[in-house]
Amino acid sequence: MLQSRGKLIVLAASTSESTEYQRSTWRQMLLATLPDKYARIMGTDWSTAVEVNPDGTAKYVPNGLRVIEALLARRFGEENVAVCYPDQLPLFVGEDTRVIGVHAHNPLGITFATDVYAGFYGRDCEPINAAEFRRLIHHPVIDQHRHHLKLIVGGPGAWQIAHKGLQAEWKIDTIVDGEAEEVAVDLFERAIRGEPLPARIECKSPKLESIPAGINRSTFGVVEITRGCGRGCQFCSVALRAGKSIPLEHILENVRRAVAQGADTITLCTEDLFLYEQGKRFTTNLPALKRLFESVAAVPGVKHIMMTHGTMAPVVVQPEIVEELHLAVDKSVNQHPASTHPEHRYAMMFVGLETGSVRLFKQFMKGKSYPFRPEQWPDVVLKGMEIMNRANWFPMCTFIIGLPGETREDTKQSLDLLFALKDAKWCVIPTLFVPLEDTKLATKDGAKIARLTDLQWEFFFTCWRYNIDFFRRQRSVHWKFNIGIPIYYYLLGRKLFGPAMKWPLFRLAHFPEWILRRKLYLDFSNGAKPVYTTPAEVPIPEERRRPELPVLS
Ligand code: B12
Ligand code: SF4
Repeated sequence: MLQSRGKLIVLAASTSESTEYQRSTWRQMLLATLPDKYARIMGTDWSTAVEVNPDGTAKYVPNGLRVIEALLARRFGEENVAVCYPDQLPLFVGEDTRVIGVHAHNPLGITFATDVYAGFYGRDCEPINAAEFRRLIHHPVIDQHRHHLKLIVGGPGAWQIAHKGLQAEWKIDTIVDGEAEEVAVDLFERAIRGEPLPARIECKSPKLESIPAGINRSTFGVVEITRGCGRGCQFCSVALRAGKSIPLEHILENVRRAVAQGADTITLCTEDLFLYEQGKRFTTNLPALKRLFESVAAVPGVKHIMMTHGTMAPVVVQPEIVEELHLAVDKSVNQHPASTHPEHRYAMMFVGLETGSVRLFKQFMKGKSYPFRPEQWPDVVLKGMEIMNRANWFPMCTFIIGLPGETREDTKQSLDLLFALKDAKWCVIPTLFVPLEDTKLATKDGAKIARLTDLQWEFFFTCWRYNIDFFRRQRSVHWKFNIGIPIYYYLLGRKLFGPAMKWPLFRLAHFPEWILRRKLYLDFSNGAKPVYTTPAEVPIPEERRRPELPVLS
């Protein structure tokens, strides 16, 4: 009966932002980049693979929406809040519904590394994420009940809708930017009363006590362990979030609940793993981290532990960290023949390397290398990679192409660093600079794929050449790919992006180096030496040495 009249509050997330297909965060990330138009041909229609509970609610949705659900259920009662995917909206939206809250991780696919790739297939291609979000926001049942309900959109990518001027067209009453713990309840109360709402709300970082434990499971068993990061990179939207560590008991409560609801994989979500219960000035608290991993692994039913982000500098300061956190490898979902672990498992963590140019590093992200100096960045990266790889940590690293004011010399320095990482065990994702709202670089121009220089293209495709060589499993696929690339270039690539992409693209197709070395900056032929080499050690500047490091208990 209640279902036919609908729920007072309905919360929804798109399928492509919720799927945990094959437990692969990597696959879900692809949905931000692969073109929707060719999803069927490319075999990526699994993007909509999500699981539904018997009552029609969603089994898992992004963690941010679960936080909102917990806050609203506490205030309005669990029976008045339903969380679902688009296809189930008709089960929950009805005469009694007063507000629909939608989560947006990457609703238009215009953040780092996203529309870039869809663009390769033609100008009219949008990423799967964008198409799926559109399917949610234009659901006919929302229109049908529009006259008696409010539509509120929040989440890390909500800004994209305002940025593209789509708020009015999509009839969204309010866009909520930032952490919503201390505004959500009041906003939804006003919506339920039918009061006019502000078009946009900017939230401040909440107090630690305002962050509720979840009630239901999030996608990939995401459980927050820290929030915020004080390193202050100017391009980063979470740089402004106040840093805090979530208490262990709160974390474990979320883990137990996720497992009770069917998750066997827990993702420890953080801006920087090494900030968890940090000491002064970013000092890693290894005992606390060990306790965290051991406690999570000890929860019955936890089979795998995954991580989100981390930085390189702490690993170089204390190389034993990655050895001591061996559970990150033992419990990892990921396997690769290059791992020396008995089951060939490797720990994967997202690490932002962003540039090899010391000049750009100093200008935009100097806190990232602390306690090392910005000038030591290439050494920190190389040493950190060596330490991680030895312990079977194969990071997924990002670089940003086209930071404001990037010169050819800057790109060459990034290429030099990339060359020195040629034999590393890693995945490297080139992204294009996007001026995210709420960041210090918000007013700068974003990098445009159609305007990349030959050197930037070389950086872009050298990254993918590394990834293909490291992750490719079947030789037959490899040869088809190599032949397909020149065909793509002459049929489409040349028209879309011009000749600057040609030789870099041919490196991706494994053209012989004796041809490429005359056309490209990096020389991959035997005997060519990189400018940078991994140093024996990276000294911490005297004035930045820490008095104490927490001792292992
Ligand atoms: C876990 C995670 C992932 C996981 C899982 C994602 C998922 N769909 O569940 C994986 C690795 C798969 C992933 C992928 C991607 N991610 Co991601 N991800 C994160 C991460 C690390 C944590 C998210 C989280 O749980 N945060 C904690 C919660 C509490 O915060 P929150 O989600 O922002 O929610 C709060 C508010 O936004 C708001 N809110 C959220 N929902 C709603 C709904 C309503 C109605 C309201 C009112 C408010 C509200 O209130 C919440 C509480 O404060 C964040 C970084 C971060 N620390 O936030 C990046 C982040 C969100 N991801 C980001 C990006 C770019 C992506 C990708 C596009 C990356 C790529 N290029 O491939 C893909 C997109 C994948 C997809 N299909 O959508 C960016 C977003 C940038 C932006 N501002 O546009 C972030 C901020 C990372 C970064 N620093 O760049 N991601
Ligand atoms: S270290 Fe990472 S999370 Fe912290 S401010 Fe820089 S980019 Fe953002």
